[in-house]
Amino acid sequence: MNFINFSIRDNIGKITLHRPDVLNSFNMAMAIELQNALDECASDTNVRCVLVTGAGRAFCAGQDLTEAIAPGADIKVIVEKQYNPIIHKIRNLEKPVVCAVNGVAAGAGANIAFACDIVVSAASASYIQSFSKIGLIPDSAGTYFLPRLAGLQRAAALTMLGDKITAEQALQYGLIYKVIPDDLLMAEAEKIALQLAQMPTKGLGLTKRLLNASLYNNLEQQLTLEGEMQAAAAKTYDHKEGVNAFLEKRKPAFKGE
Ligand code: T3D
Repeated sequence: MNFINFSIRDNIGKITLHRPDVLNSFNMAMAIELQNALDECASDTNVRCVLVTGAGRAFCAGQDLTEAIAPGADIKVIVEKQYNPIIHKIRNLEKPVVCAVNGVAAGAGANIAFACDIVVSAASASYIQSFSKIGLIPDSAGTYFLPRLAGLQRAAALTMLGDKITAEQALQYGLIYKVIPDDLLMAEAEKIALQLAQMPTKGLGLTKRLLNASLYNNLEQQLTLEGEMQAAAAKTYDHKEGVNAFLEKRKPAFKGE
């Protein structure tokens, strides 16, 4: 891998976007490497949580604009080959994906962060829907998640005006989970990832499937699905272990099975 760092330790698949000179903006190669790392996290049972972050002073400045305007570049192909699969892979990965936003997140970089399950942000990080400033529309599921997370008014204002917002504003708008002092960001993100990696992975995966489905299901459909998923969760080793540990007044040792 040339443009991301990927490691697996303590059941955490850690992915660091690594093109710091261009604020970790996406060329095709980095997008494919990220997709491959997400695939490996999905298939490796040793991975029970994924942590995504960026190298250097930025999280990600979205599309590498020099590559986007290079001769022969086709924006439709870029969106379909680079960004759509990343969003699908994050949402369909039935393990928690934590995103530690270490600096500016712009364009597709911001929307990839918002597609993650739990977003923790450095206090100095900022978020920009930069698309409108270059005559583009918000991709990477920005038009899907922003209205659902922040409401239609804020989604419209953020995407149309392209204002840079602070981490505190993103928190207030419901776009992210927590704001953390810069020097504590990675320690706190790793602590959250470790906690999740020691929890009942199958149950968390089914929870994510339900949350995904809730974005389009009606109440009846969702209640039916909850019944099915609860039955599946009840069959897991970790459910039995959790109940036994409770009754035996001891700490559970979940296996992710
Ligand atoms: O094909 C398609 O386009 C479809 C896909 C679209 C998806 C998208 O993501 S569209 C949105 C693309 N992103 C942007 O428009 C953001 C562009 N970047 C910025 O607006 C600013 O860089 C930031 C607000 C993110 C940060 O500003 P600042 O002042 O902290 O940093 P800077 O000086 O602008 O950037 C530092 C370097 O990174 C600089 O290079 P240099 O001068 O040191 O050699 C700059 O050119 C480079 N850089 C930053 N963003 C990009 C980039 N290079 C290529 N592409 C970028 N997106």
